[in-house]
Amino acid sequence: MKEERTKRRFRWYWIPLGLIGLILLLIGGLIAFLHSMLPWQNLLAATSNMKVELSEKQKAYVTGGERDYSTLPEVLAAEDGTVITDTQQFEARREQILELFEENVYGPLPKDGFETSFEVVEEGEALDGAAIRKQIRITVSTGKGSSDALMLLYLPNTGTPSPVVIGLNTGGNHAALDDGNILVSYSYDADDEKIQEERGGRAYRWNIRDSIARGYAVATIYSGDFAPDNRDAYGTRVISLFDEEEFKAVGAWAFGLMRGIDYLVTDEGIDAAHIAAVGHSRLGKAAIWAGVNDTRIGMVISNDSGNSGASLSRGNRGETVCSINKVFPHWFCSKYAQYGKNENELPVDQNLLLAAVAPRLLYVASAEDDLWADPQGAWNGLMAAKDAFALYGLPVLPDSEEQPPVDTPLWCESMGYHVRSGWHDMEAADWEFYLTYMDTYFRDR
Ligand code: GTR
Repeated sequence: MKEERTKRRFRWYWIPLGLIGLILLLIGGLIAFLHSMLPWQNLLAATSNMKVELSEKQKAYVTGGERDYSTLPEVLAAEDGTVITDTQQFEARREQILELFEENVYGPLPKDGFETSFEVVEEGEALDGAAIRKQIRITVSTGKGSSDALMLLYLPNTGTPSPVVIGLNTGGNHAALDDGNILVSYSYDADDEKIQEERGGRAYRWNIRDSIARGYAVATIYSGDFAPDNRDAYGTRVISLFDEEEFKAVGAWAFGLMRGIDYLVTDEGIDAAHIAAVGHSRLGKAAIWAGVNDTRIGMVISNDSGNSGASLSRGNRGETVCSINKVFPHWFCSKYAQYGKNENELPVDQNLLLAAVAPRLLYVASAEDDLWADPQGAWNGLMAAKDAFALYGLPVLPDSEEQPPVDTPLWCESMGYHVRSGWHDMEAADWEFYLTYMDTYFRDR
C-alpha cells in the first residue's frame, strides 16, 4: 500500500522538466554574468560604429542619461574662484588646466629626458607627380634605450612650403593610400597577404589626393608605434622608454603626434607656422591632448572624439567615464576610473580642455548617427569653452543650445563645428569642411 502511494507521486515528465529548468537557470546565469562583466553599452557602441541600425529602444538606452551641467567647471574662473578678465590670467589658468588633466584624466606627458632623431628612409614622386612622398624614421631615445616610429608624409610638389595636417592612424600607414611604395609600419602586425589586401583601404579617411590638390601636406603615423592599443600589451614600443606608470596610451599617442611635429618643423617643404593636428575618435582624444600641450599646433581638429575628447563627461550620454575606463583602462591614468558614475566630482570637464586650445583654432566635428560619441555633448563642450577664445578678442560662435543642422557647418575665426550625416568615421565630407575652413581662416593666419 505504502509502496503504491510513492509510485503515484512520481511523474515521468519531472525529469525533462527538471532538465529544462536547469538549462534555463544556466542560461540565465550566463546572461547575468555577461551583463555584469561586459560593458553592455559598449556592445551598442560597437553596433553603432559598425553601421548597424539601432532600434529606438537601443537609441534610448545610449541617449538616455541625465544631462545635468550644474557642476560644470567654469573656463574663466581662477583656482580661488575669482573671475579671469585678461589673457595673462588665462595663461596661468591654462597651466592649471593642463595639470588637472594630467593628474585626473590622461596622466603626465614626458616633457624632457628624451631625444628625438630622424632619418628619411624613402622618398619619391607620388600621385602622378603632384606630390612628394617621404617616409621618415623617428627615433625616440631615453636612458633606457630607443624605439622607432614610421611617419608617412605627402607634400604638394610645388617647391614652396605647405601647411600640413598631421594625424595618427589605427590601420597602419599602408592603408592610408593606394601606393605600393608605402612601407609597413614598424609595429603593424600582419602577414604579407593581409597587408596587400589592406593597402589603401583607409584612403577615404586620409583624403591625401584631394588635400595635395588643395595645397596641403598630410602626415600620418600608426598609433601602435607609440603604444599598442591593447590593455595587456600597451606598455611596449615608445611608451616603454619611460618609467612613469601613469603615462598611458592616449598620452603616448599625443606624445607621438608631437614627435612627428619635431620632424615636420625641420622639413623645408612644410610651412611650420601652419600645422593642424587631426584625430578620429580615440585618436581625436589624443589630438586634442597634443594640441593643448604643444603650441606648434596652430589648429586642432577633433573628429568624433566623443567621451574624454570633445564631449562633456557630465552629459552622461552615450559612452560614460565609467564605461570607457572599464573597457579601455590602458588609455587613461588610473585615478580617472574613480570618477565613473561620479562625474560631478571631476575637477575638470572637457570644455576646459577645449578652452586650453585658445587662442589657436579649434574645429570640432560630430556625426549624426554616432550617438555613442554624444554629438550634442560635443557641441555643449564647445559652447562651454568659447569664453576663452573671446577673451583673446576673437569672434566666437553664437550661443545656442542646439547643434547646427546636419551637414551645415558653423564657422568663425576661432572655431568651427559641423555634424555630418552618417556614422562614426572620418570621411571626404568631413575633410571638405576642414580644408575649406583652413582655406578661409587658417592658411593666412
Ligand atoms: C569606441 C570607444 C570610443 C572611441 C571609439 C573609436 O569603442 O568607446 O571612445 O574611441 O571606440 O576609437 O573608434
